[in-house]
Amino acid sequence: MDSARSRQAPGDAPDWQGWPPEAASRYRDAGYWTDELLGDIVRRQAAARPEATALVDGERRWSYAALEREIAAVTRALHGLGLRRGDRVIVQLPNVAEFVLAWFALQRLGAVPVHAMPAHRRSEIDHLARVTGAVAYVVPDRHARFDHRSLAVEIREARNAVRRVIVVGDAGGHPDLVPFEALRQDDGPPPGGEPPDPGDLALLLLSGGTTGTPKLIPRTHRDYAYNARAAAEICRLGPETVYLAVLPIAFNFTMSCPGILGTLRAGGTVVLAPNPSPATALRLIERERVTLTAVNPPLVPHWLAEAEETRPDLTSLRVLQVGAARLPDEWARRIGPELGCRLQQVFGMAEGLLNLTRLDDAEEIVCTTQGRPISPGDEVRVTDEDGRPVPDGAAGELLTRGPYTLNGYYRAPRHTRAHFTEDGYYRTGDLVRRLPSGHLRVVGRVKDQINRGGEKIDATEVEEHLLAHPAVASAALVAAPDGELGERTVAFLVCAGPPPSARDIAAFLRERGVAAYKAPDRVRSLREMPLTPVGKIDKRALRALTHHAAP
Ligand code: OOB
Repeated sequence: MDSARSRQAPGDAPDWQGWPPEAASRYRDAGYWTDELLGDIVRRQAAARPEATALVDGERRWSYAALEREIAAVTRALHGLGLRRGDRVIVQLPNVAEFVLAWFALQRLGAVPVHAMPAHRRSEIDHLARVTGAVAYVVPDRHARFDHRSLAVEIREARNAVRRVIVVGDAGGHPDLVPFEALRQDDGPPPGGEPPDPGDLALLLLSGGTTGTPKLIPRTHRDYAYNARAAAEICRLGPETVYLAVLPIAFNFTMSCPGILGTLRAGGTVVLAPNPSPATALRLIERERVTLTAVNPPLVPHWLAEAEETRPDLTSLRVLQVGAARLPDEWARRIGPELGCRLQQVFGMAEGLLNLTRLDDAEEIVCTTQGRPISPGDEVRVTDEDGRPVPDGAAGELLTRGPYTLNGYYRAPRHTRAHFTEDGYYRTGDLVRRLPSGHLRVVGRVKDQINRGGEKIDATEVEEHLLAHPAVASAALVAAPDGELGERTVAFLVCAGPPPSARDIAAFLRERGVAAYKAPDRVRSLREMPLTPVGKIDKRALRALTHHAAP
C-alpha cells in the first residue's frame, strides 16, 4: 500500500499521505523506486569492501567492517531498550560518529529518527516530542556551551511518552539518562522483529515552516534512498569519494544530497567536521584528501579568505557544493579560480525536490543558476498568482511533485491542504525563473519566511513569541538585505510602554526556550503598523523601511 499510511485506530486521519497508486507504480516501473532499505547501506558495502575507510571523526576511524559491527551492536542495544518498528526517536546531535551509528541502528529497527537541529531548544524540541509522540531522545552531553542533559530531563518530565534519553558523552550518572557508550558494548545475536517495509516512514525532517510551528516532513526508505542515489550519480560518486560533512548532519543537504548516504552507498569515505569554521574544514580537506563537500553561501567568502591566507593543499577537492540560500553570482565566479575546484549549486528543500547544476554544465549556467531537478520523474510548474503557468524566463512560484517529494506534512492536514494543489503539487513558496534548459534561478519568495544565510526562520512562529512579551502590542518579523548572510531579521514592534531592545528580546526568547538564531537581529519600534487595504500587516511596506533601519 502506497497511499495513506497509519498506525492509528481505524477512523482516525492518517499520519501522512503517500503517493497516489498510479504515481507509485510509475516510479517503480521507471526504476526510481527499489526495495532498498536505508539500514542496509553500510551492510552491503561492508561485504564488498570491509577494509575501506567508511567514517572519520577526529582521530576515530572506522572501516566498513568496523562500522557494520558497531551499528549491529547499537541496533541490538536499542532493541534491548524497547525501541521497535514505527517508534519515533528525536535525534539532536552535532556532527559526531554517534549520529551515524544511532541513525543506521534506528533504520534497522524500522524506528524513525526525527531530525532536530543542534541549535534547537525547549520550545522546538517540546513541539517535536508532542507532535511525533517520540519515545526516545538522543542528545550530546554539552554542545556549543549548552547542557543538553538538563533540557532532556525537562522534556522527559513534560512528555511522558519520552521514555528514554540517550546521552553521547558524559551522562553524569543521572538515573534517567542512558550513556551511548553502553549501547556500543553490546554483543549477541541480531534482534528479531519485523523488518521495515521500503514504503515505510523512515525519517522525519523539519520544514523551514511558514505558519507558526515547524512542520514535519515524512520521508520513506524508497524515496530517500532514491534521493541519495540520484544525487550521487550526478556527482559521480564512487569508492574514491571522500565527503566532508561541514553543515549539520541533521540537514537534508548533508544527509542525502548526496552527502553522507550518497557517499556510503557508493563505498566512499565520510569525514565529519566538528564545526563549520573555514580553518577546520580546509585543514581536514588537506589531511583527508577530501574530494567533495557542501557549504551554505555565508561560508563562501570566509573559505576564500582562509584559502588565500593559509594556502592549504586543496588539490584533492573536485567539487564544492553551495546551497540552502541564494549564492550571489559574484561569489560563484570566484570559487573555481580561487579554490581550484568545480562549483555545484544546490537548490533543495527538506520537502523533496532537489536541483543541482551538472558537472559538465557551462560555466555561466553554473555561476548564475541554482541547478535543475535531479530526476526525470520530477514535475515542475512555474505559475502566476492565479496558478496559471508562466512562460520560460518569467518569474513565478515553483510547484512540484515527484518520486521523492512529499504528498503532505506529518500529522498536519490543514497545513497540507494549504500547501498542495488539488493535483498533488507541493507549493514551494519560492519564486523562480526557468530557463529553456530547465535550469532554475531563484529570484524571491512568496512564503513568510526569512532565509538567514541558509537558516530558515518562520516569521509567524517568531511573531507569536514576540506577542507574548508584556510590552508588545503588535509584532512583525521581516527580512532586511544583508551583505554577509543574504538576509537578516528585523522585528517591528508596536509597544504600549518603552520598547524592549534587541538584547531584551533575545533574552526573552531564550527564556522561552527558542533557538538563538531566531532572535531578531534588529528591533524597531513603530507607533502603528502599516496595514494593507484588507487590514493585514503590510510586510512589503515594512521591508521598505528596513533599508533605513538603524543597526
Ligand atoms: C535546504 O532545505 P530547507 O528545507 O532548509 O529549505 C528549503 C528552502 C527552499 O524552499 C528555498 O527557499 C531555500 O531554502 N533554498 C534556496 C537554495 N537552496 C534552498 N534559495 C536560493 N538558492 C538556493 N540554492 O535549504 C536544502 C535542502 C537540500 C539541499 C540543499 C538545501
